[in-house]
Amino acid sequence: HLDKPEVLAVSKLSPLFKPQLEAAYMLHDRLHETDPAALADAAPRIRAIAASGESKVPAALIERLPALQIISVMGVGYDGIDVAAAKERGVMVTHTPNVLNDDVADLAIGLMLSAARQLPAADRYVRSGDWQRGAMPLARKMSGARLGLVGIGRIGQAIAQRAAAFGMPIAYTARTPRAELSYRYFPDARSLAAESDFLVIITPGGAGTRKMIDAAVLQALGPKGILVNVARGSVVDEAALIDALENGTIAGAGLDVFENEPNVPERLKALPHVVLAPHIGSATGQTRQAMADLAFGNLRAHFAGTALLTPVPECQ
Ligand code: 8YV
Repeated sequence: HLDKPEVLAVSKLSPLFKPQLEAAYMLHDRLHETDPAALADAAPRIRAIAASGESKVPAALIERLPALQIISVMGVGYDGIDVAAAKERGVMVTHTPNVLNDDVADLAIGLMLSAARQLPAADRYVRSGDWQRGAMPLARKMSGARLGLVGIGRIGQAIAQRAAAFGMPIAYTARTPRAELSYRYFPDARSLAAESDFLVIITPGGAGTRKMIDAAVLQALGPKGILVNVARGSVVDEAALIDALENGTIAGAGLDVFENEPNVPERLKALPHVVLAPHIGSATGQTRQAMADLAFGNLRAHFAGTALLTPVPECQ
């Protein structure tokens, strides 16, 4: 027990990740939030942080851990981690890319189809007895409609491959065009939205994309347009989105992420044509197990002195 590496869990960890950590290490569960004195006592021995994709690890916390060597994130997104501060201290950061590409891409397609064909509303329509009083209003067709991807990384490309099977012309915006891709490139979200029927957000979170999808982009998407967000709530100006949905500036939305999870504004929940999901992009048993194993595998590699499996790009 005394020679086990000591690890600080900074969030409520997945039940697929935490037991692996407890078996192999001395795990301190969110001491930084519950017991500052205990953290101060353990700090000189804590060599690793275990986090989820939503965890916040600011420079101030990194500074309190003089022995910190690695931050392992069970998630592909690590926008809450101060990577610059970690790098300055020589602390490695790892995440869990690729193993969740299919799940997030599948959910994006599911939200597109649900928002276009109003599937949750259709279910309510049958259960409520409304069908006895007449047919549902006509929906919007998805096959053959124009897809605009904001972000074209591994998950964005997985969404594009799925959308191609629906006969959807595909375009994207990203910091720079990707010469190896055959999809049409737009330099920014607003010009892309003007040429899209579905605008799907699949960029990283963080300062670089904060409120990238604003009132002007939503105006460009237009009254037949549908917005889907499977990235981070921070990428969309949520107040502008609610206004646009209430005013008919856009036709609908499918949202898996929100600005202040798990709190969702009542105005958004009151909109029957909006499809809402509780950040379940990667939430299948198989994928979360793979993410937990990969996040644990990075810690195991670190303490064994072998190559890390999936360091974040900034640490490669
Ligand atoms: C989960 C995610 O929110 O991978 C991400 O960045 O957003 C999701 O996988 C979470 O990180 C799983 O722990």
